[in-house]
Amino acid sequence: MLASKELRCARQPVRDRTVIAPALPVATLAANSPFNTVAILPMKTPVSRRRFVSAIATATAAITVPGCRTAQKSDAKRLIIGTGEHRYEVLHDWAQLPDRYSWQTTHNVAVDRDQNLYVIHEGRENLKDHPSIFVFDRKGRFIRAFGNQFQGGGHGLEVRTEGKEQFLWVTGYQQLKNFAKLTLKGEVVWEKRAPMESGIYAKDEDTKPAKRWGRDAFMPTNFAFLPDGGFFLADGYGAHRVHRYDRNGRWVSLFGAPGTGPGQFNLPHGIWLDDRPGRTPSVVVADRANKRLQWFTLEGRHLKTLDGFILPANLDSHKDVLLVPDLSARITLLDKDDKVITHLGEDPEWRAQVLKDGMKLRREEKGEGWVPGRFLHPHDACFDPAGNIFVAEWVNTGRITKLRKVS
Ligand SMILES: [Ca+2]
Repeated sequence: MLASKELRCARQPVRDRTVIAPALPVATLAANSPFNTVAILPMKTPVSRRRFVSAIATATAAITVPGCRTAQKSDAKRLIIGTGEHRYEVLHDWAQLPDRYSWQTTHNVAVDRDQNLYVIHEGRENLKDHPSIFVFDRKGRFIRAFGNQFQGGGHGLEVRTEGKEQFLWVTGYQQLKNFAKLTLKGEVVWEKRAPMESGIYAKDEDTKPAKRWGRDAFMPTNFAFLPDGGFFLADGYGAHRVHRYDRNGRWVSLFGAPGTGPGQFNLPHGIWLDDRPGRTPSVVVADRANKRLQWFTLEGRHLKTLDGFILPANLDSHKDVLLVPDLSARITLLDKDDKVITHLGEDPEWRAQVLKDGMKLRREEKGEGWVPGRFLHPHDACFDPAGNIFVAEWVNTGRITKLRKVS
């Protein structure tokens, strides 16, 4: 999901930032709203589209994609992006969805310790007998699906290790307004609704969820897990605040408020425990429409702000590296000092293509006009234990790309 204010942000030059998003004609803005941009279109089967993209990839790799590097000799047909020790082979449409299912907007990804990949898509509210969560093995082969109850609002997804077990944590927005803990097979451990004890939500927000947006609405987007067993829950699309819960799942407190100052948020969409080596653990928030990351102590005190993003959507880390999928057509890697290593897929001309005509490209059911090695709208990304990256994109047909680490 992209808020209308963000459309304007994405289309304007970023002042005094290291990266410039191209300005586009204002006339195109009227056609966009956060709602009509998620209009559902019929789609071809993912397998067919995968073949299509694969064919394009083969043809394009031979002539070299601008800004992408194709390796030499036996690697001639592989599409490689990145730099130095952070180079990846691009494998678009990697997850093999059976023909009986179809993706809608893919929102989030997570990997378990057996390197199975979990994907949640928004799904269609009127197609309730269709799963919202899909599981694939390390080769991209389909294993199982579940989560019909998240159809139409599937959003956040993380795997958490608790003792010897692992669980799947899910958020639902739109008409769902909930969050839940599931087993890796999909059984519900618990499900919760808006924390009314916080005093910030409209009456009945927990008992009569409806597709209603606003700062008094509950639209949770993702989790960060705390070392003490508690967790943070970002209400990204709703209250623009972060809730803290204890290890027993009881609401404790919140931090942040709508705004642009330090410690304030404009769509705190992604959140992550930053426990990279050598750091005192902190929590980092992808403050998306403010185009920045903000770090906080585990008590919620603001520590640091990092500008230079376009629409940072989510976060993950592996060793020293922080991964920041950016809804505006690229994926940023930060080093241990939070300096930019590279923007994977960065190409201002391509971004202009992605944004033009009311983001028409994202609704292309056959992926027509999509360029291999380029992203449209990375909404979430995560590492696996080997340092490969999986990317979920906010496109109508859904798209899961594996970035296989090659150096
Ligand atoms: Ca995730």
